[in-house]
Amino acid sequence: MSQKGDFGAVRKDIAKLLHQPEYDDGSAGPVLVRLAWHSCGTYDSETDTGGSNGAGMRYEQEGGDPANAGLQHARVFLEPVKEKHAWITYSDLWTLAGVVAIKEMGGPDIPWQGGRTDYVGETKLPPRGRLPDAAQGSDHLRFIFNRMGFSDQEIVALSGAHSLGRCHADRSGFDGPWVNNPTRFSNQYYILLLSLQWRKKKLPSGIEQFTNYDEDSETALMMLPTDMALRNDRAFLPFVELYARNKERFFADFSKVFEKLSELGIVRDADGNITNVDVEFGGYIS
Ligand code: ZEM
Repeated sequence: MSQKGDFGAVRKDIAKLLHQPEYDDGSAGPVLVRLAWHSCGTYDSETDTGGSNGAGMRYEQEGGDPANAGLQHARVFLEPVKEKHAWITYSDLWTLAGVVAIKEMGGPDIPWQGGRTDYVGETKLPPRGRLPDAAQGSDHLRFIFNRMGFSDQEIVALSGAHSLGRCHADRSGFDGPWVNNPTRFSNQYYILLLSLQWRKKKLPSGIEQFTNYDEDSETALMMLPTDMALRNDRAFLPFVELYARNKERFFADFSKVFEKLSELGIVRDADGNITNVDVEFGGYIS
C-alpha cells in the first residue's frame, strides 16, 4: 500500500508488470494502451457521456461491447497494482497504465493528471457502438472522432498507436501485427503504410484486411481497412506523410492528442482538481 495520491509508486509498479514473456510479443504494454484508449474513446461531447471517468468497462453494458473483446487481459494484468494501491480509482489506473506503457516502450512523455472517479451513473454509461469499426472508411473515422472533438490531423496522430501490438483473430477477427517490432513505440506504422504494397486479403472467417505478402507468411504485416483509409483520403494523407518523415513531430503531436483523449469529459480547476464530478456526493454536477 502506498500513500494516497502517490502516483509515482503506481507508475513504478505498472512499469514492472509490462514484461510478460508468456503473453503475445512478450509485453503487456500494447493491450494496456488499448485499454486506456477504449476507456476514453466512448466520449460524446454533445451528451457529455462516456470517457474515462467512471471506468464503465467494469460493467457488462460497456465491458461486453464486442469492440472491447480481449481487454479483460489488460484489466487482469493491472489487478495486482490495484490491490497494492487500493486508493487509486480504476479510471485513473487504466489511463495512467497507457501513459506509462507508451513511455516504457520508447514513446513520448505524456502529461497525465489523476482525480478521476469510479462513480458512473446509469445515464452516463455509454451505449455500445461508440468505438470505431475497423471494416469502415474515412467517413466513419471522422464521424467517430469528430464526436470526441478530434480533427483530421489528430485522427492520424492517434492512429500511430498501431505501431504497437497486434490484432487477434479471437478478439476482433483481424489478425497480425502492423510492424515488425510491435513492442516499440515508433513512427514505423506511417512509414510502412506508405512504403509497402498492400493487397486485400480475405481471412478464413470472411473478414477482409490488407497484407504486404501474396503468400501466407509468419512475418507478414497487416493493415486494417481504416488504416488504409488514412492513406487513401486526400485530407488525411499529408499528415501520414508528415509523421512518416518526422518522428519528433509525431511524438510531440501524439503526446498532446493522447493527453486530450485521456481528459475527455473531465473539467478541472486551476489546481487540477476535477470540478464536474462531486466525489463526496458521488455524482456528476450538471
Ligand atoms: Zn486500435 N485496434 N483502432 N487504436 N489498437 C486494434 C488494436 C490496437 C482500431 C481498431 O479497430 C483496432 C486506435 C484506433 C483504432 C491500439 C491503439 C489504438 C485492433 C485489434 C483493432 C481491430 C484488436 C485485437 O484483435 O486484439 C480502429 C478502427 C481505430 C480507429 C482509428 C487508437 C486511437 C489507439 C490508441 C491511441 C493498440 C495499442 C492495439 C493493439 C492491442 C493489442 O492487444 O496488441
